[in-house]
Amino acid sequence: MFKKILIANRGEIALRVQRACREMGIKAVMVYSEADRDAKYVKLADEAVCIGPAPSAQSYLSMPAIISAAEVTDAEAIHPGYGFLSENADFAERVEKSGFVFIGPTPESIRIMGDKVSAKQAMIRAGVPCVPGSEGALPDDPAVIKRIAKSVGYPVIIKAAGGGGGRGMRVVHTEAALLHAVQTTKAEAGAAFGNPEVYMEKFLQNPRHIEIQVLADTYRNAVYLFERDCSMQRRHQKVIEEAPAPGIPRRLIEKIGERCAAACKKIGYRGAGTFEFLYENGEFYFIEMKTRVQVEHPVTEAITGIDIVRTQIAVAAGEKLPFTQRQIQVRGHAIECRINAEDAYKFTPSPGRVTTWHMPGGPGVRVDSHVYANYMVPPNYDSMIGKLIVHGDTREQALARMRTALAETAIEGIKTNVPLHRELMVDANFEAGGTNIHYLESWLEQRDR
Ligand code: MV4
Repeated sequence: MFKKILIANRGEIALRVQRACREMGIKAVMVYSEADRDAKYVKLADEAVCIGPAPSAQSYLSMPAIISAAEVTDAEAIHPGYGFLSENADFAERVEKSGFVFIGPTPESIRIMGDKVSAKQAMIRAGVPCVPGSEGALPDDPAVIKRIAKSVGYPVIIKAAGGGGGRGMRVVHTEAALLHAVQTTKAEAGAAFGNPEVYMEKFLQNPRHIEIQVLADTYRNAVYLFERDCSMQRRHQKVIEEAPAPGIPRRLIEKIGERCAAACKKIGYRGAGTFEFLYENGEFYFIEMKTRVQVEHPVTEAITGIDIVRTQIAVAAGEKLPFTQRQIQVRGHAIECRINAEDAYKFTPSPGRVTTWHMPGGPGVRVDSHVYANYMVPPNYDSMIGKLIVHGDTREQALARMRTALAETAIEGIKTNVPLHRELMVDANFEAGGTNIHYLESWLEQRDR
């Protein structure tokens, strides 16, 4: 096992990875920007290295700064967390070329999944069901583009190969609007991602966002850790996640999970990964694969009892997966509320000093946050300052525990979205379960009126 790992991230995930290191007897090197000097995980670190000023481009996104920090501290491996450099294939490659282990998949896997056209082709070949659409990137010939759209059937969606997470997409309802939409999306994709390639899919009108968590080792063992429902989102930012997904038959999940695990074996995937699907009318359609640990991983940890971050580190060190598929069982139900430093209904960021920080507790309650009373939330980064995760024997119990936990939560000095979560946890449609990806945005619109 590694003796020392460098954690190339900040905020709650930096603390989460540090905790896994502690538990495994591994020393944790933290890197921090000037804005994060007072962070809890920096004070708790075995070693900490300042890697630059507050702007991410000069600190958490600086490959030379991070690799130098690993060199001077003699770390053996680098955990990238989520966001920042976590899905940057060039970074993974530079980490390995510098003699460190990248805690994640190979640069090649990251590169394939980063290009949404090659990701989809890999999944089709591996037997994972995808949204019907163009086979690969769209050609230039307008007649061929029109023919593809006609055979897919309107409405269609044009997506950038270099996009993902909702960036670089355009819905087209009629042939009259098609060619202009393709041209505009291509131009934007070229400017934003340096890759003008686009592809076409049937546009699904009211799907749910269901994702499958996988774990794989370097010996072609792969398992799925069931699903998460991440449909409660606003502007492609998830707000609430839960596992299992309400109302989806277990045999369907097992079928799609088996496909995901088989795909991992086929492509030689290593580490933690997430297969993202749209789910509509009882069918799963693959859209993207995330090649890193995700914000919402704790709900899966809660229902399976498996420590995903610990397993990421173990397989990166060359250990075999310590469990087989048969040993992985779903127990109960888990819900996560993301706590953001923002106005609960206007969504404007609210950085500043946290004067009061009281977190809930009790059976089945987990708080993942790096914040403490008197902590200064810097204005330079994402507004997420923590996560509240509850687990219960049933969805009803998990909901009841979340309501109690949110009632116990007291944060002062900055605005947070805790009031929004309190309202959503008593919303009749959320309570019923199975709301689609548009639900939260339409709920917010109605609330405004
Ligand atoms: C779609 C879609 C409908 N049909 N693809 C948005 C984020 C990116 N991961 C893919 N996205 C979508 N792709 C087809 N063929 C609708 C969305 C979408 C969405 C997906 C998941 C979660 C929230 C969403 C919000 C708006 C649109």
